[in-house]
Amino acid sequence: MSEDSKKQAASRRGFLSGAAVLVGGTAVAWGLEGCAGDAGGGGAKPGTTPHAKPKGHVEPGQMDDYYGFFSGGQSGEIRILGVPSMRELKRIPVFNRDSTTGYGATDWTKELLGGTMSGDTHHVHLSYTDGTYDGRYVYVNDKASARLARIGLKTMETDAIVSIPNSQGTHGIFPQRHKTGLVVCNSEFRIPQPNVGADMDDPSKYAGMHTAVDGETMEVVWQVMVHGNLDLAATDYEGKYSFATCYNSEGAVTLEGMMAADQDWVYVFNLAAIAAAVKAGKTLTVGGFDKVVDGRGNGGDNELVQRVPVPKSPHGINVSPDGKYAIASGKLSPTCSVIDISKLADVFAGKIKPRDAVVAEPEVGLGPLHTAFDGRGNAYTSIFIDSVMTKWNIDKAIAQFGGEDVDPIIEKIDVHYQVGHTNASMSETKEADGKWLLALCKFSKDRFLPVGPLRAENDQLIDMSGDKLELVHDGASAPEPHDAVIVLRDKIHPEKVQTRTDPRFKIYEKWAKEDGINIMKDNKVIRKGNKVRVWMTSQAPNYGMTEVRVKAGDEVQWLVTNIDNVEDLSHGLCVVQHDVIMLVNAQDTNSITFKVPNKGVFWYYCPWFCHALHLEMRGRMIVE
Ligand code: RUQ
Ligand code: CUA
Repeated sequence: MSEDSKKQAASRRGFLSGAAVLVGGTAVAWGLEGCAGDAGGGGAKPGTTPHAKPKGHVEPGQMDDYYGFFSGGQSGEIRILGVPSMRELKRIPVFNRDSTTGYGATDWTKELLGGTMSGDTHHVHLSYTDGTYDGRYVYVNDKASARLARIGLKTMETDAIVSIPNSQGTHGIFPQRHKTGLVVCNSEFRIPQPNVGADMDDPSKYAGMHTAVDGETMEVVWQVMVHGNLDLAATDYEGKYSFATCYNSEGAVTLEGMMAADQDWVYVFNLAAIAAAVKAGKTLTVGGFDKVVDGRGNGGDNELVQRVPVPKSPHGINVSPDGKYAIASGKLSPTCSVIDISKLADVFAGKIKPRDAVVAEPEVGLGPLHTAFDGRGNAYTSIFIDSVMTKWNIDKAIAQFGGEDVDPIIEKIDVHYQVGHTNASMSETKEADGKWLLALCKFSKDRFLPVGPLRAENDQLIDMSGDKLELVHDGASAPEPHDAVIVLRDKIHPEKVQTRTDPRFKIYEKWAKEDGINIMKDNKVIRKGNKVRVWMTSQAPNYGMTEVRVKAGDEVQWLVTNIDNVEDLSHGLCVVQHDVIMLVNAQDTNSITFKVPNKGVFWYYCPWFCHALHLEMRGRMIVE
């Protein structure tokens, strides 16, 4: 090794251990190269832990303590990373066409996507029971086409997508936390209601929607129409309220207009009152949906909705793990607004003013966006313009607001660069454990090798367990995760092979019945006119058929069932020259439909490395 690369290697290690020092030009990474006492002769330096394991490092063969569920932004997907290693484990296609799995091209997923092949995922949240994750579902928004998707955590596959009526720019979403109940969804863009060509040039008539989707049935339950555009969403821990930040209370359609007012809102939705109004039939039909309640009465503050005034264009809204406070991050104001949830009943009862529910407004830095928690009474706010994470104490902020001379700010740590979202281990549950903090940075600039005009984002991992915040990992990620949740691994219980209980198996069974087929056994070509169904099994390294004969002009529906009952043994089907590739996991069935316009011999092969004879796992489609 050259002197230079030695130094580089040492500083990389030092970066991980957070304890590298240069002694007389020789790099010594304390804790990695033996005892500090005999390395360089200097003894342990103050602030270093000679024998401590490098923080955030997960040894080969060791597993992470947490799952990180990250949105994939414009990729339309969800990604699963191990935390703290930040190793990417899986990408789940949700709103996108995915060549790896055939998602968006296979029969079931084509129907799920309904012809819209792109999306923009921002916010991922898991289903809850009793204030913590219950390991059942993941929900994610599509800002591009106003949809909500659900992923089943047993298979980590998308199992439902619902289009949200009367909405554009579905942004913040949040499931209820006391049980798997409603998932609330905010429309960020105000539009004419209904949006069918009237009122287009009169933005004062535009309105937004706060929508509730049933987390079990994935059906839209109700919508509340409001004046404002709704940004981020949150729910309380008791099932009483949901929250939405609202910038552009001005109702403007230009940037200058949206920033004009010094004050905007946190909307508080009274869920019982809304349900009662729907039940009593106090509803409107808008755009064909008949369970819309009007939350615009009395200027916007009424029995369904109350608006808490907060400074200029708030962004994130996060509820503390003790369920006491909803904290809105100021964005254009250098503050966070702390709302005492216990005061909201009095706000709805008209006993106090909405603004009286604000119990603290600490100054956290320029451009606060989102807030995470450690379960020890501290909050961590991502600060975009200052490019720092600010750690502050909630109780001290309340005391300061009450006139006491205390400083709630505990520490600021630089992040690289321009942090958007933040989250911490179990932070969105009552079990927040204060171990790992994420800073999802929007720019990586000089942190990674340059790769052309578009660079990776930088998902930074911070050890938040000690007295001092410590940056332990730079995680390059393809653009662009917006948000992530970090979930203790024993909350999640994925299946090892497909158990064939997901809704899509009903359609395969229906087709098999039509054709008199035993899916797990039969290899047959069934013809009805020019529609041909190919039923085929796979078992490493063989397909059930090595020759399939069809006719030019046929429409072929090909179903492959992987009868291997071995974990991690996936097969698939690629029919060359026909834009057909799909994945078939162990014990799974998958199907894809395509046209065969031309005569000739076309090989099909297994695209997944499954056996020493994997390359031989193929056959000929003969088009006559
Ligand atoms: S937003 S950087 Cu789409 Cu979650 Cu805040
Ligand atoms: Cu089956 Cu490769």
